[in-house]
This record gives sequence, C-alpha cells and structure tokens, in this order.
Amino acid sequence: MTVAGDQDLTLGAQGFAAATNTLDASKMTGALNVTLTGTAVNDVAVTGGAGDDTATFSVGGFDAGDSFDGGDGIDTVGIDNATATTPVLGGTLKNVEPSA
Ligand SMILES: [Ca+2]
Ligand SMILES: [Ca+2]
Repeated sequence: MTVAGDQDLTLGAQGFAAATNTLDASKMTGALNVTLTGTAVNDVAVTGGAGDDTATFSVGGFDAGDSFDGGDGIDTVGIDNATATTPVLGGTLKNVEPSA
C-alpha cells in the first residue's frame, strides 16, 4: 500500500493478509497514524514521511519481520502486546524519536 499527500491520515486497524506487506508513506508530508493488526502472523514494513507519524503494532505483532522507519518529523511507535499469548519485540525501528 502506498499513501501520499499533504493531509493528515489515520488508518485504523489495518489487518494485512499477505505474508509480507509494505505501507509506504515516504512521499507523504501530512502525519500518518496507522494501527496494524495482522503483524503477529504476517510481516509489514512501514515507512513514514516528513510528518509526525505514528505506527501502532497491536495484537502482539512486532516481530523480526516487522519494521517502522519514521523518516523525518517526530515519529512514534506503539506496541501493544496485551492480547498476545506469546508477546514478541523483535522488529526494526529507524528514525523514531523518544518522547519528551
Ligand atoms: Ca510479523
Ligand atoms: Ca515521519
């Protein structure tokens, strides 16, 4: 999936069904806020753009095949392992800033 534009965009509960997926917002200048639900089983590589992006990996899915590159801006990652029977934290983070 590729998204672009100068408006802020919120994508709730994206359950990617293929084994490997990409969400490319690198051309976007608005802020992307996405929640990913399929990543415990499948893998998603999220690339943010110039805005302050947020990617939330929910349902226990931020494993070695998953990644988030925030790009420019002050970017945030959320990881929710609350419902996972076997929580994992093996994904790759790049260009994600610590919160103040
Ligand atoms: Ca995964
Ligand atoms: Ca960004």
